[in-house]
Amino acid sequence: MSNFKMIPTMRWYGPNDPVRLSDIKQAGCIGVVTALHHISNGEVWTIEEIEKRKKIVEDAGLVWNVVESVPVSEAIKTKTGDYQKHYENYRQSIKNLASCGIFTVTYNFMPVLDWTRTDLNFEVEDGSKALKFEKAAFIAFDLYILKRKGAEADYSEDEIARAKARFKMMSDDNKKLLERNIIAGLPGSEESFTVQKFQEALNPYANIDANQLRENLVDFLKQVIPTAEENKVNMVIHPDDPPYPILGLPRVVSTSDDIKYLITQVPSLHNGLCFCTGSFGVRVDNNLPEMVRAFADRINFLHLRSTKRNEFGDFYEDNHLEGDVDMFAVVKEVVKIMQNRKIEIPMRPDHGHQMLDDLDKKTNPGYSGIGRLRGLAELRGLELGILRSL
Ligand code: DNO
Repeated sequence: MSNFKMIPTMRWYGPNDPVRLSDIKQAGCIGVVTALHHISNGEVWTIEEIEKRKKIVEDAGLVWNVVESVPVSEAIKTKTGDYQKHYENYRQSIKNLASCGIFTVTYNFMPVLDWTRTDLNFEVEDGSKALKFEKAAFIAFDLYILKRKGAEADYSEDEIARAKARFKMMSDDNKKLLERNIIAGLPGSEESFTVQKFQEALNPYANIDANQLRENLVDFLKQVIPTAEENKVNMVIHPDDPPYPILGLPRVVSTSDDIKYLITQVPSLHNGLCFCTGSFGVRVDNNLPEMVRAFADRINFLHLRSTKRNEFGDFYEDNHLEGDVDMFAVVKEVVKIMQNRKIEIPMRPDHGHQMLDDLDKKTNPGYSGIGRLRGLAELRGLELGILRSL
């Protein structure tokens, strides 16, 4: 049997990333996932800038396999302001990337905030540190720090009571840290705010419900997928993280039905999926192996990680082979679809724990070297075991 394997990659934030390309190579990666974070949302990625980054990666003996992400501007998500111009710029960036030999582009369609956590230093039982999303803390931020108008209506009495009690326990420093964790932007996030700017950023969504946001996403796809197809680029949407509405903002890429809708509206195979087990896995109603089967022909990038949830909607990032995600079942399906499609899909171990020497270093939350190295090693071993036993 032929051996199509996942292409091992890691995310690299560019020359300022404390994790070096040589570290990534030594971890066993063939490629990296990176983005031109210095280019503002909505602007064109020029060939010159793409080539510059590509050269740095290739000089280290690696390949730039996947872009994560070419950000979709707020203007496009809300269809306001310069959105027509931004469509045009997005198409141009796709063409430029293709002409530089980069054919997989990740993006997301989460309003205002990309991925979000409340605690970046949650100590797990072995002393390593994980990222955590605690609902009561998040609601406390919404109600008592952001003081969003009408926020109470989005929560149950129980949730509000827990948030109140949680807020009471917080020192001023805790509150500041929580605010920073939520709105100052995690690494790779596309925006960063102050409380006031954040409130302003929510305003354009006053009249955008889930249906409207979904239509705006479909409009965006209709604008860019034909260009992607002409240039052989696979666009891959990253699911919402967490996969439910937050701060009264709709989220429309959280479930299997959400993805099915996007495919029905824009059937091109270039309208693809970044299958993130950690994001989808937070929801009990997402059956991950079944989703891999259902979207087999359009999964063109993998984020593999696991989360552990509780009954309150909190979750933390568990070790890659533990937690609520049945990684064996997911990787088994992935192995099968790769053999069927006769392709290798780039994979990155997502969000490792901060551990060992990294505990004393300044690291990007979720993106320290050693934790991801552990994750990658475990995932590759799992894959090899599955492949050999087929
Ligand atoms: C977090 C990442 C996200 C993701 C974007 C994709 O670790 O998975 O930043 O890259 O949402 O556009």
